[in-house]
Amino acid sequence: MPYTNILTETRGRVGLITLNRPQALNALNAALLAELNEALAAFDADSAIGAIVIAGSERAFAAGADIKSMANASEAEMRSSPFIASFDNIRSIKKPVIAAVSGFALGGGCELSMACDMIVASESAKFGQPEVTIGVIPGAGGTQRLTHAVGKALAMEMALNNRTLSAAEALQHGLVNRVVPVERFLDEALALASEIAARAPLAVAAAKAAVNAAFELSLTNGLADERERFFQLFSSQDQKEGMAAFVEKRKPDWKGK
Ligand code: CO8
Repeated sequence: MPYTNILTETRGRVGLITLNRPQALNALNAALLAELNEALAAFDADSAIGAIVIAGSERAFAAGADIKSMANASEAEMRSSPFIASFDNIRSIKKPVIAAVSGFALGGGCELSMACDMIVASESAKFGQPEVTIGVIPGAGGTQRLTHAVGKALAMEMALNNRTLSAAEALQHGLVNRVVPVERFLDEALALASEIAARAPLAVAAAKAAVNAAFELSLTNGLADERERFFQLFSSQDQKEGMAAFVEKRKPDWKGK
């Protein structure tokens, strides 16, 4: 079924999802999030896809959750709405997800970019958690992932006082992977995704899961988790193929098995 709030396409082994509500600067409403989740799940299940890029437009990655759709909601309605829960589904995606961010990445938009595994930012990218200016706080990771990324001092300023980060500041504070000229932000994100998508799929998924485990587990448990994933890869065909290819001085032919 065609989507109305996003666009999807494939570029080689990369699945590209473009947020497409330009009239609202890609503000995230329930319909958009449902489509995003559906598209993510479809790419995740497709063995022809090795990595996923979520992009916005040059002007806006996403200017937050859709304020107009929340404005009159009661506490009970927000609690029972699938809206925020659906935001969390991105955590279940096993393949790497790269955010291609240009322009506004505010509120839920900033949170969406941080829920991705990497961020490629354009020079015009602007990150912020302005929720306090409309009487709420971030509800989808904006106090948690942001604090892990930039540290307490800056996260406090951003969440309590709408301090925004330029692309250069985001790079300096470790929020994004790289900053590129506006006209190249999508191509750079696709190129990075394409490089990763050409690597051993099971190993890439294990590496993603293991790095993410560092945010959940103690060091002892995280190391045990890493070692377990390392051992498991020795029962994959790709481990045999990758090491044989090294020894035979040829390119590996990954099977994703
Ligand atoms: N929700 C709904 N509509 C929006 C949003 C939004 N977040 N942001 C922009 N729009 C709409 C505007 O209302 C406007 O529509 P219209 O033309 O019909 O009036 C259109 O987009 C263009 O916006 P502006 O005219 O305001 O454009 P400017 O260039 O003047 O300003 C800004 C751009 C600075 C980005 C401004 O639009 C703005 O401040 N937007 C709101 C930013 C914000 O506060 N975001 C946080 C929202 S709350 C949130 O994200 C909570 C997250 C909780 C969990 C998330 C789960 C998904």
